[in-house]
Amino acid sequence: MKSIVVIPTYNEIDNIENLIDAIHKSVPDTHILVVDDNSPDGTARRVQELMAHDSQLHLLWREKKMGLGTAYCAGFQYCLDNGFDIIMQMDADFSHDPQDLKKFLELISDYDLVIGSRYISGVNVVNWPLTRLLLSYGANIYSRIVTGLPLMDGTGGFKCFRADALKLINLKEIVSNGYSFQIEMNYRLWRMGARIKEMSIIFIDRRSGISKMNKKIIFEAMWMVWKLRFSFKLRNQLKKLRKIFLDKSNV
Ligand SMILES: Nc1nc2c(ncn2[C@@H]2O[C@H](COP(=O)(O)OP(=O)(O)O)[C@@H](O)[C@H]2O)c(=O)[nH]1
Ligand SMILES: [Mg+2]
Repeated sequence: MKSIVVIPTYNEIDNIENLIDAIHKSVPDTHILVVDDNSPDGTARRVQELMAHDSQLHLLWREKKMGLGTAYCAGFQYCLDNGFDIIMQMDADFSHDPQDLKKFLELISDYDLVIGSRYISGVNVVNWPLTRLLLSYGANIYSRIVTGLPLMDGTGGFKCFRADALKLINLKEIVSNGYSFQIEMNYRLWRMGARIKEMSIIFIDRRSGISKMNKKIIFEAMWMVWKLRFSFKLRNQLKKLRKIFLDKSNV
């Protein structure tokens, strides 16, 4: 099984090299794909230098900052096009522990999607201000109520997909870009009947660099969950109507 970790980056020069080292130490056979949005701090250039001596390191160097959702979609498409069987994703800032990648690789043999969950066993978040924690925890309760998606942590970015499951999603259809991208991917797989497992992780706030979280991302997520809920309902209704119509026209 060929595995890879997709890491979206924007101004992660202080983290990227150490993270690549830590991933190689934790899961030596796993490849790494960095998707960088032409970070002004030279993150992509640094990755390109490292690639000269690292055949398991890949880079998608995008022209400008285009957001997290499109970065992931471009990264996932690259992984599918290059025949990877297991596709993981994580942040570049050490909030996600590279040691947990081993657990993902063990669990994914029984699931289509394994989600690193901060809230499955209490609250495992270290060093976030209370406001940020409440926002994240509240967003999860809200999206659970609106969409019905039975996850304690649907907004996290530490995950592992089986490529066969990812192939069933039309990545061009994904509409979210910020953190609602995580909810949308989980929701689409769940609606398709994928086997999803939440795995407990400890999330530690970044020590270097700055967060790219902003109000636009929060507002996008607030209406996106409604859009997901109703667009799927509408699609199902249309399917039912089409079936009734076809059955009648066959009589
Ligand atoms: N390629 C790309 N990466 C991004 C973008 N926005 C955020 N990231 C990366 O996504 C990950 C999560 O972002 P971060 O700022 O740590 O968010 P936070 O942990 O929620 O505060 C980090 O690795 C960022 O560098 C973007 O627009 N494009
Ligand atoms: Mg972060």
